[in-house]
Amino acid sequence: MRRASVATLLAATAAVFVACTSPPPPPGTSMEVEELSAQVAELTAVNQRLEAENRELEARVAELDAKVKELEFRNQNLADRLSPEEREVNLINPRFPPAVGGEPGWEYHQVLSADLDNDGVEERVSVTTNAFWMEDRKEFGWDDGHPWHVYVEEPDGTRTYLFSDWVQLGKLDVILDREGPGVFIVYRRDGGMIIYRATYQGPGQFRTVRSYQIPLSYSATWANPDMFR
Ligand SMILES: [Ca+2]
Repeated sequence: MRRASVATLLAATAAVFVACTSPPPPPGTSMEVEELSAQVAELTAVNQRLEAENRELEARVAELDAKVKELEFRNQNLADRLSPEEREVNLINPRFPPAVGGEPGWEYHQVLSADLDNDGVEERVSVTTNAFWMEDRKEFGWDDGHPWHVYVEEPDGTRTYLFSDWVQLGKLDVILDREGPGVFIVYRRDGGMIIYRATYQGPGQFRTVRSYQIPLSYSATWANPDMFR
């Protein structure tokens, strides 16, 4: 029993000695390698996710760039249509001799008064066409087209015509340009609108430009393309 105890003690001592004299584990043991590999895998996964997100963002940016370009093009197109370079036009067609609003056959007659030439005296601006009264004389009857006239009349009756032409499937109005002075001649129909601006400096002296053209529908068929000149 005593021998066995000594042998056991020796064995234990030898084991402690072996343990104390064993070299430390070298760096890069399999455990550390596994841990580093796991970190690398995790970082790789993160990197791949970020790259995917980056590609998604780049695609989104490209999509927005395309949208911006499209909107810029549409804006420019709209601006070109709304604000064309003011172009002087002649709206007097000699085939349609002057007519006077209120005279027989020219009962459709609308008038506005304003001092267009800043001489302190108001002129009258008339719009007239030969639409015909219905039997009850409460409203006008219309054909597909009519000759229309717009003129400025001085107090002494001197008339200066700004517009004399055929208008097919449309209507003319005159609006005072209070910033002008001048008048807007508005030609409109279902498919769109053209606005001319006329300035008046006295009898026989005026200038008309095309200010705006607003085609509201590309499918509209303009019956009289000569109007758009
Ligand atoms: Ca005047």
